[in-house]
Amino acid sequence: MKRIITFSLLCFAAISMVAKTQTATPNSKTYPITPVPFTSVKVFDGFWTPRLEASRDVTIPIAIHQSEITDRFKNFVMAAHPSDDNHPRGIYFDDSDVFKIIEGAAYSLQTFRNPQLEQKVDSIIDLIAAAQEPDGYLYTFRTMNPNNHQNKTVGEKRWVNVESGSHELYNQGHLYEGAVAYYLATGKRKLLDVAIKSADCICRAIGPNDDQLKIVPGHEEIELALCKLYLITGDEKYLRQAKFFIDMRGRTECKWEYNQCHKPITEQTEASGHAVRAGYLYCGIADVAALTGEEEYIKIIDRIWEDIVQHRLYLIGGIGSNRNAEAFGPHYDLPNETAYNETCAAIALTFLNQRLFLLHGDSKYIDVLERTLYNGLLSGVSVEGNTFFYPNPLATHGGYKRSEWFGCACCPSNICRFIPSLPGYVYAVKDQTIYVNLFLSNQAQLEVDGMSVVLTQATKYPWNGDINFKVEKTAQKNFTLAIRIPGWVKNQPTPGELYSYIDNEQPKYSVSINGQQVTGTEAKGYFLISRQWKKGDEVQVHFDMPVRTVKANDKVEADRGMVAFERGPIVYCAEEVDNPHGVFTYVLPTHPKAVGEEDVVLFGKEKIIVPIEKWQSPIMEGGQHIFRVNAQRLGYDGEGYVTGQKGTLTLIPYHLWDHRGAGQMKVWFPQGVKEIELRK
Ligand code: FUB
Ligand code: ZN
Repeated sequence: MKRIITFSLLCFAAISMVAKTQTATPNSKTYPITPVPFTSVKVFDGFWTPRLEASRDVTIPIAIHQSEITDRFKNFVMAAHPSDDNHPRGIYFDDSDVFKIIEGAAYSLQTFRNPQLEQKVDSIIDLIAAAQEPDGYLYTFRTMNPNNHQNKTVGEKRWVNVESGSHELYNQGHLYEGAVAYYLATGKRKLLDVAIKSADCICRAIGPNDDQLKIVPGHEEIELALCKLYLITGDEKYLRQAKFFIDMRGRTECKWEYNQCHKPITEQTEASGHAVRAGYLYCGIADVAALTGEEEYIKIIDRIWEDIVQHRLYLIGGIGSNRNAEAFGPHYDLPNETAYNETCAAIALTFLNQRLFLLHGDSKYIDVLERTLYNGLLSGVSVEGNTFFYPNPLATHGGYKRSEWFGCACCPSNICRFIPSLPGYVYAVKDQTIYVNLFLSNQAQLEVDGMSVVLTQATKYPWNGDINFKVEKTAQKNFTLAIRIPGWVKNQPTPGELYSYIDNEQPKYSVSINGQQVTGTEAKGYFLISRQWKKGDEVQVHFDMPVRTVKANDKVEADRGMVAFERGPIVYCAEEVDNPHGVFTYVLPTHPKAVGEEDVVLFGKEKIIVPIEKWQSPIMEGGQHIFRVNAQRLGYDGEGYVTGQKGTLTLIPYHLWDHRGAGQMKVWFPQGVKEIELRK
């Protein structure tokens, strides 16, 4: 085992920085761009701070409580004391939820010190360590009662059902991610040692040698996690194991497209199968590509990403249209009411876009990441942090609402770890360049070209397109500020031809330095300002943020003849509560117009739309932007003729739907009827 670094940095950002300088072997590679770890980014933002607080105060405590009452912790206790009388409760991948909660707690502890939470996590880690078998094997469902072969998925022996569904390796992937995060957050290495022992056990059992098993994970996740373990330990065996698992797909007995082993990775040209599995696999491919420099892998992942954004991406940034298989459907198959769009899949896609940005430095990946983040990912959790969506449909006739928890709790536990990690997605650095990817109020400590820079960002984004940066500290050296100019400002909702804007808006953006508007060069979607910065310099960025009307490619049958609305990065929807005649009867004119725009609060005791001036609520520090569009409501007259009544349709941000009752909801609306004149 190589030396383990004792820095208290966090997450992949921190790990890759650490690997570059400390543990990696001289020839080892990593991502060309380094994300700024969220430990270095202090967020004080009207939009995100309440979400981070809700995660700390509500989501993580709920997840811990649910793990207690559903025996997720007890499974570890039973595994520490194996017996024929032990019978697991829950699902064979419940261990993974516990590991994800630890990961989320680790990130949260970095933002908000919380000795009580740390103590609780330490006690959970004690349970996990006690449940590990002496050779490193860790899987409560088997260890607690090795003679119990009732559960067919678990399998009679270790590893026999890895490909068909035991999730033995999936669980371990989440263990490694949780262990690395907790080690980086606290410096405590007990869980990391458990992870290393587990990975060593897997590296002994599965691999290329004659006496090793040739199997691949039935649910990917361990590949990307092994890369994290490699980066934190510097032990290349973990990177080799990750590569082995990726290389072997399609070359073992597993031949199902559902879990991406229908053919070798090098022959996979399209995104297919179970969307979460696919997303995690593609992240693993990107990691191995970056860490080994394997060009072929980069090509694979680039073409799969193209396939997703050109054919399989929902407007809300979700993936996975096939509800029965939780999977990608055929090209352009994007049904709205039955959309699956699992919250975990949105998170996996966010991970993938971040990785591809780190590989290529192109803003198009962050454009997609931002779309997912503000829409199909954030909808997965209520503003209060206490209820969760598993699928995220784009329409419902009512009755669908967030749940307090699920038997299969992958989504809430994923939310638990994703939201507190958000500050780590704001900035990245490469050589002399600071990339600004997300817009939210924060102060960041950045290391660029050996120089320490402190930057503040102040904004009301996503409700407003003004962002102010101030250089609080810098040395007398040049650096480049690369500010992402979002695709939506440049008339491109998503990279490619899946969606387009059909209104006449021509939004513009401007950048000023100390009050003087500047022209700069744009490269790969970033506005570049290179100069010798000095303390006190300010940059003002302005993005026009009109309401936009968007249409899908005509090949998307579900959206043909329909339009949807966006403003900035936010996709809008209509809910029954604001449109009491229901949202399915509206038809929009050829050129729908926003006829009323306002900042409102959609929450508060009354759970109604309240003008922002009148609003008082402990939940969110700020309002949200809503608007109405002109529309006709179809109905029938007394003789059964169709009537069209002029009116307006009220639209709210998609991620905020289902906070005021589980009524009808819709994102896409039929369009093109000028005036209803059906009666002769
Ligand atoms: O199989 C583990 C997780 O459960 C998957 O990632 C989710 O889609 C859910 O099926
Ligand atoms: Zn899930």
